[in-house]
Parts: sequence; structure tokens; C-alpha cells
Amino acid sequence: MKASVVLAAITASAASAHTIFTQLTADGKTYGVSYGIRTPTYDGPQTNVNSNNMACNGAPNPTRPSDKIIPVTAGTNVSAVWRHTLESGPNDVMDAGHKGPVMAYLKKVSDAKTDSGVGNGWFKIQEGGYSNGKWATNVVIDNKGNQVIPIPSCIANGQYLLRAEMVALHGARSSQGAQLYMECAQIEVTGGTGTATPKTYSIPGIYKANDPGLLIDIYSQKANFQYVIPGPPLFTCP
Ligand SMILES: *[C@@H]1O[C@H](CO)[C@@H](O)[C@H](O)[C@H]1NC(C)=O
Ligand SMILES: [Cu+2]
Repeated sequence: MKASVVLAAITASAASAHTIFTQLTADGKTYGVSYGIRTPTYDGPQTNVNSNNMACNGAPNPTRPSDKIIPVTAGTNVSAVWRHTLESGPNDVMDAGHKGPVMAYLKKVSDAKTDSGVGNGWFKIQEGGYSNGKWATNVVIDNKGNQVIPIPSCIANGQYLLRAEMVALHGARSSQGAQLYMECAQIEVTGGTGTATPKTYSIPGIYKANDPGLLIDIYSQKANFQYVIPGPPLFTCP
């Protein structure tokens, strides 16, 4: 094959290999595709960490609003369900060559249906990077698209945006080469003790284009290298 043909084939497979957080499983119930989640129809990434669209996605992957809010009990695990497209099944989550970290954030809001998510108020509640030779994205793929997210027991009750995120680093050796995928679910937390006040951060703002976890040639690393997960520290209940 000519190099140009190989490159075209690689580009085509990469373009067809993106992902969307399409469904939420909470308190044992898996809701329908796009129920309570602002999903786009196109599965493309965000690549500019300074964009307002880093919060809850947006152009060039415009999202549709949802008028639903999903009840979630504090102290339980929810699953963000990832799929290649809105129509894909559990064996088509994302191309396994999309390797990188997986994270989840919460933001307390007064109206989860309308809050844009842009700006302060976010705290990280789950993260996975690279361990035992495996990337967190591959853990999610092997788990049939389920990103397991513990909802802290100590947070206050009320409405939140739940932002689930996967990052693909196959092109991250150049600036803005990292592909960030995120959607926001609209949830109402009950059963929280409200005893903690998490330190919060702004989105955009949590990432820099040259973060060691976002500007990295993953193919030139040692098998057991120490990967630095981007973003603020993980919040845990005291
Ligand atoms: C949540 O999931 C983690 C990881 O799978 C597990 O270790 C933990 O026991 C679960 N917690 C609950 C409350 O089910
Ligand atoms: Cu992709």
C-alpha cells in the first residue's frame, strides 16, 4: 500500500472511532439513550481545553437539551455508559486504539436542566489513568462501556451536573492532539449527609494544553511509566 493510502485508512478509522456518554445507570436502573443527558448526534471530541465547550460539549458536536433529571442516591455507584454512536451496542464502545484517562466531575447547580456548566463549581469524583500496563479507556471498553463512578456520600443533596469524560491520547504528541470526550448528565442527589464542602474548580480552567497528561507521546513511554492524570485532585469524603 502507498503511504497516502495507509494514512487515509488510519484517518478514516480514527474518525469512525470516537465515543459518546449516552446513558446513565443509577440505583440499578439503566435509563434510555439521551435520557437526562445532553447528547450530541455526532461523536467527535473537543480539543481546545480553553473552550467553554469543555464543560458539557458543544460545537462542532452540538448537544440537545433534556428535560429529564435522574435520581441518584449518594454513596452508591452509578455507571456512565459509553457508546461509539447513539445507536451502538455494548461491543462498540470506542476503538481500542483510543488510549487515555477517564474522569468524572460533579457541579452543584440550582437547575440541572438549564445550567450551562461553564465556569466554577466543579470537583472531580472519579479518575483512572494508566496502571498495570492498561489505560483506563481500555478498562471502560472491556467493561462494555460502563464507567463506574462512586457518588460521594458526604455531599449535599440537590441538583448536579455529572460530567463524565474519556480522553484519547493516540495523537497527543502534538499540542491540541488529545481528544477529549464528555457529556453532562442532569441528576438529583438524595441521601447525602452534606457534611463536606468540596473545593471546586472552573471548566474551562482545569486543564492546560501542555499538561503532562495531555501533551504526551504515549508510544515512546516505558511499559511501567508513571502517567499523570490531568485536572484537579480527586475529591474524597473526609
Ligand atoms: C463501587 O465500585 C467499586 C469499583 O468497582 C467497588 O470497589 C465498590 O465496592 C462499589 N461501591 C458500592 C457502594 O457499590
Ligand atoms: Cu476518535
